[in-house]
Formats: sequence, structure tokens, C-alpha cells
Amino acid sequence: MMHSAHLFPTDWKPPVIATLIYIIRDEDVLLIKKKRGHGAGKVNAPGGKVSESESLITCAVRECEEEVGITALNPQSRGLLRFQDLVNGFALQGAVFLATEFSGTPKESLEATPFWCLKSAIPYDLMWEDDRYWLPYVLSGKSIVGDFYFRDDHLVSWGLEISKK
Ligand code: 8DG
Repeated sequence: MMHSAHLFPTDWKPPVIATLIYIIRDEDVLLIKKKRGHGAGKVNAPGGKVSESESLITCAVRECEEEVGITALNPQSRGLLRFQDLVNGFALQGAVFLATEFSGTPKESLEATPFWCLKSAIPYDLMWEDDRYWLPYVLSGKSIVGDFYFRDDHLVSWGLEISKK
């Protein structure tokens, strides 16, 4: 395990760009049980791949509306995650957003079962292995840049940079 930031080559180009959005309500964060796609069965946040010509923030808001019926208001950019699986070839760059204002009530969709979860009781054992290393910083108001190498969906090394905001 490595913990210094920026493990990836400087010219690394992500083949896929996606977003994740954490909706905060008092002491709770809105999580989902993902029903299909990459990471099906895991707990995660709403999010998904950027479609052609859409901005990251538009993608985050759209995916959240599609997956759980919540409209994020004024989402804040909180970081960048880079994933590379050295065995199965999966590679993705994810932009992380956080919103404390929203409208709507969480609603199940074909992609996700949403639930409010205490920020102090996040079920990391049910989530992607990297989340425990960076999500606590994002939920406590910091911004992060993280690089994560996997082997067949298991984390093998990672680097993380944390900044104040
Ligand atoms: P589709 O309907 O287009 O097939 O799918 P999508 O909803 O657009 O994309 P997706 O398959 O849900 O995209 C993968 C999502 O999973 C994306 O939001 C990024 C997220 N994700 C990873 N790896 C990790 C990880 O290690 N941790 C977390 N928290 N999220 C991850 O791909």
C-alpha cells in the first residue's frame, strides 16, 4: 500500500468520466444500494457516467434525479478520483460533489434503492474498498484527489491528497 498522492502517470487519460454526488441532510447522507451496472450490489452514492457534451455538475444532478428522484441544489465540487484495475482493465475518473440543499423525497428506481444513513455510521464494508479512505474527508468538508489501483475489483494501492476545501 502506498499513501502518497498522484500514483498515476502524468499523462494518464481516463477512458470514462463519471460523477458521484453526496446529498447531506443534517447528520445524514443519502446513499444507495446499487441495483445494476458497475458495482451492482454495493452501497454507493448516486452518480454515473457523463454523457456527451454535458458538464460534470449537470451529470451529477441528472444522475441523482434519475436514480433517486432528488434534485441537488447548488452542488459543490469536492474532488477527483482516479481508478485503474490492473487485471480487468476497468478505468474511470470520478468527480465528487456534495450538496446540502435539495428538493424532493428519495424514491427507488431501476438503478438504485436510496436510504438516509448517519454520517457516523457509513457501511464501508458494503462499499468499494477505497471509499473508507477518502469519503470521511469529503463528509467533513474537505476536498480530495485520490488515485486507486485495483486487481479484480480489490484495492491494491492508493494515494490521496487532502485539501482544506
Ligand atoms: P449506465 O446506466 O450508463 O450503464 O451506468 P451509469 O449509471 O452511467 O454508470 P455507472 O455504471 O453507475 O458508473 C459507475 C459509477 O460507479 C460511477 O458513479 C462511479 C462509481 N464508482 C466506480 N468506482 C468507484 C469506487 O471505487 N467508489 C465509489 N464510491 N464509486 C465508484 O466506478
